[in-house]
Amino acid sequence: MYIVDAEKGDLLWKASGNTGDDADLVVADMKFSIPSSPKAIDLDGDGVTDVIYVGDLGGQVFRIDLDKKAVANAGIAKRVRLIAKVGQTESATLANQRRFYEPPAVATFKDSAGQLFATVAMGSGYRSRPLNAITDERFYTFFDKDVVKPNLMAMADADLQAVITTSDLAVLDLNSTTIQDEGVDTTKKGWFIDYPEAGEKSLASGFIFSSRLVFSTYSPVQSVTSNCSPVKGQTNLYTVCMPYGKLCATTKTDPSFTGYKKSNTMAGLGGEPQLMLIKKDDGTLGYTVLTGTTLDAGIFSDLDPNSAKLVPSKKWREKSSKD
Ligand SMILES: [Ca+2]
Repeated sequence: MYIVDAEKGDLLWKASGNTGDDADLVVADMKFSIPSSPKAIDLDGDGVTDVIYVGDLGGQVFRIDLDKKAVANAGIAKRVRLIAKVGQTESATLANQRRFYEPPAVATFKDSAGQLFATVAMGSGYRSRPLNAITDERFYTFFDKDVVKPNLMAMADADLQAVITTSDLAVLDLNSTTIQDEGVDTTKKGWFIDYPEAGEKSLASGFIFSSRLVFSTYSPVQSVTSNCSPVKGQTNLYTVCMPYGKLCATTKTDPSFTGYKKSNTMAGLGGEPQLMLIKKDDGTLGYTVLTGTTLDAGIFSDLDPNSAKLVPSKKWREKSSKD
């Protein structure tokens, strides 16, 4: 993990799992590749990144705590903390060799006691082998109760939340009407969904907006008609109410969804769902989720974008050489 000066390119800080790398921080748990983009989070909205989350190919998730008061480059990050492990460092079986290729969606919520915590939501998926059905891929939401603490910089590592493993998590059973109505056990440190289809996996990041988590999966359904026809697969779309995994009211009444899931939104790989604010034919605005080539207006149909005024209307054109 490198932090460099964006203007000059100078190396400012480095963390590595290898003691021979002359790193500012040697992190023994950093022993797998990290193809994912790091997810930089500005928790207090002051324009300065506070923490970075990133997963690796060993099914581990790290949080890098940045120290904005650091006086020397070596102190830019206070620590690189392993916050969860749900892959081969927890269990070495082939089914458990989960890999994180995509950055998480992160948001903060309050629990019933009014305590802030962060949700770190990300799915596993063997991107190098999209047809693989041996790994038991999952979508996770980890609860990070440390990141919101005002004294995070001063805390001793021994006082931080223990590394989350599978037994710390609730299972979000997609078919449980109790969970659909009430959510998972709130005393757990998060939850996961076991993807129901063979080979179903995450190949894109999701997003969290208005307490709703939206993410897509790729399912390599074999619709082979002859020996030479390609495996096309399909994209599924999920919507989960945060933070405890209830079924959202709009999803419940949307006939295109069965529970949390809309199956086969498009053939092939749809990629990352994106939230769009679009003008409808009647001139009103509406939130729509774009996944690949498909639009989904139902998920945020209860929101009034005209009163939210989140996105000012703008017009633009490209300058030509005649300008
Ligand atoms: Ca900040």
